[in-house]
Amino acid sequence: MPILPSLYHSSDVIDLCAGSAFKYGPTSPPSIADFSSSSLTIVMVHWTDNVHRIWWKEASIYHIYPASFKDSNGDGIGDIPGIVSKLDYIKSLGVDLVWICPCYKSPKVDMGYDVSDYRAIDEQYGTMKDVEHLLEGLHSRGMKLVMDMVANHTSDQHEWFKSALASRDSPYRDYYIWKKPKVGENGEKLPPNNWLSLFSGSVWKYDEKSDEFYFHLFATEQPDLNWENPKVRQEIYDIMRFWITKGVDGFRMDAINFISKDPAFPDAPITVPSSKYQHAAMFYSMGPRLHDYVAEIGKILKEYNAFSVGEMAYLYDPTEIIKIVSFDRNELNMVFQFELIDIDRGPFHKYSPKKWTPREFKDIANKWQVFMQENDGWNALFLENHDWGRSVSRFLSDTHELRKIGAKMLATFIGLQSGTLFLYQGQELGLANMPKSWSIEKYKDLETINYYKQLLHDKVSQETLNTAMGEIQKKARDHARLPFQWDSSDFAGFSSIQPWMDINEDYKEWNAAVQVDDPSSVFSYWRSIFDLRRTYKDVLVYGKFELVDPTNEKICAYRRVFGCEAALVVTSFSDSVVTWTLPQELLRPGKIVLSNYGDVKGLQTEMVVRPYEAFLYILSS
Ligand code: TEU
Ligand code: CA
Repeated sequence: MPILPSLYHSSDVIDLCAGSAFKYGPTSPPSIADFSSSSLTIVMVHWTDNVHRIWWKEASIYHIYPASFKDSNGDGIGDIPGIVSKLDYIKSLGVDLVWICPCYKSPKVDMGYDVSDYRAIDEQYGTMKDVEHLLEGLHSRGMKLVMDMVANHTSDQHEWFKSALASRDSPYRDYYIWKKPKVGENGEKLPPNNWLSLFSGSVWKYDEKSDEFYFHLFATEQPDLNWENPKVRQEIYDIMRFWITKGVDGFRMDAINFISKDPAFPDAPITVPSSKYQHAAMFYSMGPRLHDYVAEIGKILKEYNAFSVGEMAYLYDPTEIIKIVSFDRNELNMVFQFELIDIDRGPFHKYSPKKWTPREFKDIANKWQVFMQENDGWNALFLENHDWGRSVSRFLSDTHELRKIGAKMLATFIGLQSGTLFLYQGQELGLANMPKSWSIEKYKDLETINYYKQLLHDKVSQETLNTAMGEIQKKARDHARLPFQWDSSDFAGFSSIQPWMDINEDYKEWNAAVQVDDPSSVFSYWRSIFDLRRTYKDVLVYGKFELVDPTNEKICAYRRVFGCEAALVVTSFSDSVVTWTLPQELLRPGKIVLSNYGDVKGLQTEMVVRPYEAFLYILSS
């Protein structure tokens, strides 16, 4: 029985596992067991009983971009039967849910995020029957389907908007946001305020017939719905019920924190004096009625025990997010917050550059990990989605000889934290961005194109243009939308014809066929991560997160602790060797269960950590 040394304080957590005392530092109220011996009372506390266990915390999700996953009918565009044909591949990774980006009827100005009929499937992607097959295929394999719900806006081709535009007296006019023009000095009609659209230009579009502007945060073809109108909310809720009744298991709620805007629509502060329009997220990313609306959405989800994840860009304040995801409110199971993904976003725009350090990277991760565990919330873990460049290219380097090692390191960094883990198609193969030699013409996405056109229109200097191109090469949405690389045959086995976007040049070397059966592949590594999250569920899903050696500039190490179980995760963000002195208390017996170099034997006081090295060490209890 260890004696409590005087260096412990009453707020410390003392772990008596393995017969020795470890100090874990202050924590949120733990469960307490009094442990008495003849001469002293030891308080033993563990991070165990106060966790809330629930299925969606233990689940992992595979995220599919339908247009780029698998083409089944030879038109060069991915589709739902294509997804159905790859369900065994997805299942073999060991994931539990599949989230598909929108496949509803759409003119596809924004690749389906402009919905013209929420109850119909776009013929490019298939039919309702195909969705039913997808549901059957997933459910029979023990997986669930998550659909994307675009509730902030519709397409301008939606019947509601067509009617709203046709007449001011339309019953649908108030489904959207309309405002009178501001009148300029010479009588010209100006937009009602100076807000910048997320896809460049003003958020307002003038309608001559009614002499009013309508509001669109994204493309002009994506008018925002007026959530103040209870009928609009009812419509969205009915659509959600429609899909749940069809058998869908939950939703990813698109741009959900934008549904409540500051009703005064005030001008945004001028941050870029040279621009007519200004970044205005402070007036729409966390509007006054956001929580009322999300609570309503949450009620429906709870009725069906449906899965939910909300997309919440430009919202870095955990005290706002916790109002949505704390376990007692659970309006949404979890949200995507973008603080880590935005680490290289400059002050003005997604494409303004910003330098970042590994230290900042882990500090951001730590902020959300610790906050959620102290406040009974839950994180969504991700490094990629359909809106960003590939993580290995953005955060490390895809031309580096260590691309494979690097992709595995990032998988370790994100995959063993506390939260529900999301994997974006192709990330499991370590897929990379478009080659830098590809010109702007290869980019198809309106976010990229509008931004680039705006720069040309503004006649910016060549230097500014080069900087912008450098950022586009890192962050553009197009990178993640290149066709999936299935094998080394023509068109990478994605399609039988030239697909809608070019295939990345590296597909003969980097594809699923070469990786699936190779135990040293990135694919196999991701599979191990999902396996380990199941095998060590207590510690890897529910365990407490704690940074180790937090001030280290190169190594990001963290510990997960659950009762007497503990795991140590070590990742190096350095492309050269780092000598790392391990904190003494970690030198406990245990075993390496995952290593991206594949040959780590154990821990040493002085560890020589190789470039982008990563491993997981399970400490014996
Ligand atoms: O994205 C919402 C969003 O906030 C975007 O600004 C996102 O941050 C941006 O695309 C990053 O480059 C969602 C979808 O994920 C995106 O694909 C859609 O275009 C958008 O909503 C509009 O529906
Ligand atoms: Ca097709």
